[in-house]
Amino acid sequence: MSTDISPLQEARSSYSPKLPLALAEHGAAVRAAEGSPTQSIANRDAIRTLFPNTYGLPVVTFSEAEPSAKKAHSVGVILSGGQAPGGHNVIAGLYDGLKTLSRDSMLYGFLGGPSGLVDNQYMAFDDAIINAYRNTGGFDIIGSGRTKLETTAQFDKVIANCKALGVTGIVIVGGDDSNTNACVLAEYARRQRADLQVIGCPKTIDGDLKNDWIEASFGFDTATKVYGELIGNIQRDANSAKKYWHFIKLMGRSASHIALECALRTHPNYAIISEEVAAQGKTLRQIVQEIAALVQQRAEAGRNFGTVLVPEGLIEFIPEMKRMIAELNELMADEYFNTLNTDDDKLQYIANKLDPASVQAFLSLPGTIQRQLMMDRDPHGNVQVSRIETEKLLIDLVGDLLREWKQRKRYSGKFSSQNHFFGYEGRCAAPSNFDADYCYSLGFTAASLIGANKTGYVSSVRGLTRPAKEWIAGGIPLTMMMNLERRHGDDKPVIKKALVELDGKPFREFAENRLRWAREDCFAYPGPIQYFGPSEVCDLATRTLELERG
Ligand code: FBP
Repeated sequence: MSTDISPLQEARSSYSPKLPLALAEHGAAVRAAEGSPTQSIANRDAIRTLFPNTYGLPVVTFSEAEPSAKKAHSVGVILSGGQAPGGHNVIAGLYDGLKTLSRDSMLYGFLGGPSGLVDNQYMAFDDAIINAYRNTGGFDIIGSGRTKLETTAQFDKVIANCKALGVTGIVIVGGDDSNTNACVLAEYARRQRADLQVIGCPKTIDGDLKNDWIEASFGFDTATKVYGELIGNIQRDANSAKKYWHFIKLMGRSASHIALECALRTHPNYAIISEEVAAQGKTLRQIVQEIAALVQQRAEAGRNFGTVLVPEGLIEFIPEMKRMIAELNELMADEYFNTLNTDDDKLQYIANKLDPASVQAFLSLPGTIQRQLMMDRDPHGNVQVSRIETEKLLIDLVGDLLREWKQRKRYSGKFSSQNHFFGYEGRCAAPSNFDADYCYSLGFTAASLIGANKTGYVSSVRGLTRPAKEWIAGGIPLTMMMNLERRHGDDKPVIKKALVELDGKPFREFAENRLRWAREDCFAYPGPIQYFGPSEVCDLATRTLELERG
């Protein structure tokens, strides 16, 4: 913990996050009201077979006190995957919630993500540590990591480590992959009859861990507000200097929720939504032609400037690239590929093995992008899209096309560009009031699930567009969100990602306005996150949440 505290940090440390009424009144000792048995969203037979001990659990909600839940628990927590604003408040909420069950409850933080659990690296929390991190951004209290928990040896170590420490509950704070880990670990612990409850918590700035029951993953609110501020500032600059086209890549490994939310907030001239690209089967060439046509139109109106938002995961949604990347993933999972030492050997191997159409797609990309596509997958088998410079690729290709049009006298404007990538700028920002409250409530709810003796659940807080005291706390069975997907060349049970729905209200609002935003300058400037001041500014939800749930 840094000892250099800024005035804002100082002021923020005394912010008291709001809780759903039931938890504010009764603490974490609340009765779990159970609904009907549940089903997984797809591949039901396969998921039931893989998770016989945790499949079909009911949804639970908390509204009444349960004094008999008041007993001490020893719980471990890990932060898993990419950072997201509010992680520290989840831990603070969990800590405070456990202490309402008993002052003797203990909370341990396993260090560096899932690997800390396996390697038994941990620290014990106390009031002083927790108080120092309340309402701060980052995951630095215990760090994070992307190790995948999947082998029996890993699970056995986790169970042995927890037993030795007296820990009977684990809270895994993570995205879809990490909550998949939680689901698998919960099932394994039950099968082994181990005394270990496992609870997940929905984190990711990407906003793609949501469904009928999980209205939002935490961190999306703060991160998009940070990016919205930055995009707004760039648009003001573009509109002042009137000489650059800014291509802005935005994080979001797969779904385009971040790009869509930022577009709704800032009204850029062009925003790509990957899900639409996939639905319309657009080629890279078509995307480039559309952007070039807009540059040309605006140039004719004397506007040689503008903004283009590019979702980080775009490349995997362009059909010809998607097929090529799927083949590439299979080739790269091959042992032989991993014995090849040089990029040239790898390129040659790939060019020989890919289907002709995929070879063509691969070779249509500049060498830098080809090499970026060959970089290691993350431990969950995902392409590390944050390292693929799609914004530069588009600038390159749009520039080439405009040069061609210029030669053919079809275009006479100027195309000067700047590229940006906003991702890390927002992942550790101090949580907005919404995320501070939501995360604290999620952590506190996780303590309630532990108190109610539940396992295989994700902490859930619903009704998020209403005031916090009206939020509904509860738990959603992890198996309910599972389906089978192809990973590392195999069908694996994973939590289904929520992509942008093209018939959903957020996309429809974007689609209704984008032509106007393209031609005119309707830039909106959201400004920085406000932590203090009028509620209509400080407690603003995301446009996505307002439209989906408002
Ligand atoms: P999670 O899904 O783990 O929350 O991570 C989200 C994310 O921020 C993506 O938007 C991004 O592609 C990725 O993490 C980058 O992670 P890393 O810095 O580990 O490559």
